[in-house]
Amino acid sequence: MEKFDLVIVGAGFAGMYGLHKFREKGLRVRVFEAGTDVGGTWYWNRYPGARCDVPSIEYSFGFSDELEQEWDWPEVFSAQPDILKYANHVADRFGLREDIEFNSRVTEVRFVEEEGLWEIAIDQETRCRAKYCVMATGCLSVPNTPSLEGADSFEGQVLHTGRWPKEAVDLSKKQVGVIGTGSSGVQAIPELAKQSEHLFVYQRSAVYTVPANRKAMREEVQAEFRKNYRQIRELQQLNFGGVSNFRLTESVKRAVSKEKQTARPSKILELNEETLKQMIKEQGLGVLLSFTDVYSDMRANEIANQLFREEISSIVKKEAVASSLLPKDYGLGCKRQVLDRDYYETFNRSDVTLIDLEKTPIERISPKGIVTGDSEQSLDVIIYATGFDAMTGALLKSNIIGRQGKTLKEKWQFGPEAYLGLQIAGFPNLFTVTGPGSPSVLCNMLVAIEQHIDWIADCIGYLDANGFSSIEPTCAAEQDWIAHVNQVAEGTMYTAPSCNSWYLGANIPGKPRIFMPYVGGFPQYKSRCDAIVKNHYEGFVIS
Ligand code: N01
Repeated sequence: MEKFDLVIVGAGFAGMYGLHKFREKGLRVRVFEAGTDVGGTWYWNRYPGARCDVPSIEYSFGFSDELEQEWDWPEVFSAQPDILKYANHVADRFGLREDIEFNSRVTEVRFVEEEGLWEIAIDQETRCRAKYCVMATGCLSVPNTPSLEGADSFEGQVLHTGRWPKEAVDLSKKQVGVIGTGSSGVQAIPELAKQSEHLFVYQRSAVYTVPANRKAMREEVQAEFRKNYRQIRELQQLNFGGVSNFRLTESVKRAVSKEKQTARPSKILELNEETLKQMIKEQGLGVLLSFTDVYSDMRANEIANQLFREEISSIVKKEAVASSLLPKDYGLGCKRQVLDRDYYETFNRSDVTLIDLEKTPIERISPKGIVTGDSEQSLDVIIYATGFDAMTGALLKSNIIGRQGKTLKEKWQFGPEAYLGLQIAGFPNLFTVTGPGSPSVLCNMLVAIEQHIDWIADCIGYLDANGFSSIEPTCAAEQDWIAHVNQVAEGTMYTAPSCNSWYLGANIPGKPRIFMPYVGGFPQYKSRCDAIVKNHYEGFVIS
């Protein structure tokens, strides 16, 4: 059986950088990827309207000066096709594909204790062994399709935003139903409305969404960024969410919009209603997100929620539709912030119908369409925009079996237990990239990925240089870290009693309700990881 130093599962941005970095360290690496090419999230989520809400300049790799200097971003916030192009460019430039096996879904990852090696199975067939295994399987990569009665009987086309086909999808002259109004649904709905004959939007919970920035990248702005990449990367390391908020120099600043330059107070409670309304008029709804107390003070949160609702009511013409679109049961900041392009305006179109599932829930799917209450809507296409089994889904699906035959499913039956979101007790030499308990989805993903891969590479370098054979955390360190993760999340809007988000696993029936990402901020997390290393890998057992 073929043996590698290290196997990576997944060829998204984490797997790609991992392959490059570990190869550079002299390791023999093999990557297994279920898709037919690189890109992960950006390979699978090709639905119309998909784009990133982190500026392209920041949502890019920082490990190579040459890569930074040679790449042009057409927009400030990139659309999915441009990010996928970038992923392909990275794969070509660093010759990554030669060590990646595509069309290879990992079905088991088993620790062979006598040998101290991980054995990897692809489509139930054992393929290879490796000393180290790095799970780069992504946080939002296992689509959630709710089990609705009669779903299999539907005779039309079924799509999921998280598994959008590579081939063009023709929706013209089609009656299309979309279920779900999270980030994916909200991005897709305005585009689907343009493409289909009639769009029916099935909404279970109304969403707080604010208009996305839609600037083309100006040449002089890109040049300015290029000049300052090192500073941008340094600032990212110091920012809570891994974004630099880099300020352009005066000459370029004059050319960009004035509103950016307006200094804002940090607390909503410091302003009166009229001033706030004026700010929304001038700067858009997004201004509400810039007040720190909105996320920590319930009174501030309610002021923001109320202003938000008033603004939506003024955009959407039909009163009943506007009323259904107003979030009522939870506050801003509980769920992942959604950004849109013309979302509310789309509901003013005559070829778009909102079905409020709070009033008339989905009874079942019929061969012809969707039945809500006592009415059946005939549809040609049903699109699930129903999200993902987040953070733990892909790891559990990979059937990981650790020491003494204990499975990860058994270990995580009451929720994910891991140290720093990097390693799991009982699973030596297995690493998770942006795993539960790390900033991951609350951080610029590219920054989080690079920090994890660099940490793992240094760790392996240390083990190999010192003749050690394995590393894994102690159960005590794991428990202490989980307690810390919970403690920092307490009192934030994320864990408010009314909040049911995928961060908490609340979107998947039966999933343990635990706040999974680390909310203490990237800089604090990174310095903890670095201090642990300095302290001779405190909390880990090295043998
Ligand atoms: O998934 P979601 P998503 N019947 O879980 C509804 C990232 N992302 O794919 O709220 C009817 O947020 C569900 O309703 P409810 C980003 O991190 C980023 O949209 O549970 N409806 C909800 O409306 C994001 O947070 C970007 O009541 C059902 C929707 O489906 C994450 O991915 C773009 C249902 C699911 O929303 C996930 O976003 C896209 C049912 N049985 C995604 N089950 C950007 O960077 C679920 N729903 C901009």
